[in-house]
Order: sequence, then C-alpha cells, then structure tokens
Amino acid sequence: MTKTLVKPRTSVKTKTQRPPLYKVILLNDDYTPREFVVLVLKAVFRMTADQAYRVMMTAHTKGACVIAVYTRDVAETKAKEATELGKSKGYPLFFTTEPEE
Ligand code: TYC
Repeated sequence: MTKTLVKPRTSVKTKTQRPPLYKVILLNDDYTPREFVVLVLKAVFRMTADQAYRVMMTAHTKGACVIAVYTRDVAETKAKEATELGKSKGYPLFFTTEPEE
C-alpha cells in the first residue's frame, strides 16, 4: 500500500498598514495680514517663502487651501500651533484638519 503524504501549503503575506492621513487646511479671514500668514506657514509647515506666498494667496482668493497631509497627531498639533500663533497676535487666523478620503 502506498501512503500519500499531503503537505499543507501555507503562504505568509505581510501587509503594511498605513496610518490614515489628515489634511491641514488654511482658512481665509479679513484681518490677518498676508505677511503674517506667510511667516506662520514658513515656521510651522517648513515652506519656502515662495510656497508660503502661493498657499496664502490661494486661501485669500478661494477661501481655503489644503496645505499638507500628515498623520492625525501631527496634523492636529501643527494646525493648533499655527492657529495659536495668530491668536497670540490677536488675529483670527484659523487652521483646521480633515481626514483624507
Ligand atoms: N485675507 C487676508 C487679508 O486680506 C490675508 C489672508 C490670507 C488671511 C490667507 C488668511 O488664510 C489667509 N489681509
């Protein structure tokens, strides 16, 4: 009698889970000086003067502008830090976050 040996075949696939990303959005207002918005964008979001100016002008003309995407923690911390900088000068400058679809 012949014995048939059945070997179970298993394969292991590693899937890397990526954390969900959050957008940081800059909102326009009528009071914060343009130069101050640029200064905050450079300081908190590490933008060049050119990038910061373009982003500020987009928010200024369209009402809002997506600045960058980060993990939730980083997005919320940066949005809060940037909003606080405006607040410390008495400006209504506002940054918000929203999950990326
Ligand atoms: N609208 C402001 C002004 O005219 C400048 C500004 C731009 C404010 C972008 C906020 O997100 C903003 N002084």
